[in-house]
Amino acid sequence: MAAAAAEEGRLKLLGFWSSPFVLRTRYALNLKGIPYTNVEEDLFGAKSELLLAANPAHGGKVPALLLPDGRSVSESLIIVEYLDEAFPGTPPRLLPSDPHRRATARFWAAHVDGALLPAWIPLYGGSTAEERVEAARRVVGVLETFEGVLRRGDCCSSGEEEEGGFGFFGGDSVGLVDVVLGGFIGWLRASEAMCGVKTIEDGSRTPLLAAWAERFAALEGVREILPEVGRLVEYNQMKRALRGLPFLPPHQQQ
Ligand SMILES: N[C@@H](CCC(=O)N[C@@H](CS)C(=O)NCC(=O)O)C(=O)O
Repeated sequence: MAAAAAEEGRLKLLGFWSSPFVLRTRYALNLKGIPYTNVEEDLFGAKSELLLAANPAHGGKVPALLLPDGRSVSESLIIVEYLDEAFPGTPPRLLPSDPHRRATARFWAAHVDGALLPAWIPLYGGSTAEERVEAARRVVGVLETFEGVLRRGDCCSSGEEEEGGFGFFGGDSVGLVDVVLGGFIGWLRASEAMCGVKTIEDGSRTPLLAAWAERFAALEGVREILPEVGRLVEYNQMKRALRGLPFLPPHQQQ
């Protein structure tokens, strides 16, 4: 009874533990300290009526944020921005107040889904080892772009600071690009186990980004829910098996 009462008036997030899109919204909620109830959807069975009703345009994709008054917000980037606008008094502010920096942060956040995601998909689901390795190389190429964004402080710099001196894309504290790219850290860490090529951890190509990933992953609100590489790799293996794809190239299978 008391638990039910406590649930009332809370946000509810419909999600799935391994989804980079869900994770970015959970990082935003956790880092801002916004109370919410996390609900794991069954993406392999029947999706909940709540999810289907929240996002009918996309056939019920996670994440979906349910508001206490029954309305909902869908699409991870929109949810993150909504949270920042609806809870302006809870730091960190994820979107810069300066219009140009805000536009720049939105540009790079969109680039995660526009460039990193399509590069990463064949790493996850490619049918040959070569395809997966090639995908990992392309992912590193996109990460190099983000290395430059971080080094120059594109989303936070006033132009007077020294390059490379920013802990986060948002500057001294996390911002929009941190949580959006941060959603992929677990999967990027899994790339070595998935295809033998390091991506985010390759400090020789992207040293600032490798250090950023460590820093972001260690934050309270992130470290508790960041999926472990072993669990992600197992999940990938299971998804590939469902599609009839081997996890390892034939010569490496036992
Ligand atoms: N553009 C969407 C992507 C969401 C998405 O693809 N979610 C996947 C999980 S990673 C999902 O719901 N898959 C189940 C389905 O499509 O039925 C966002 O940013 O929220």
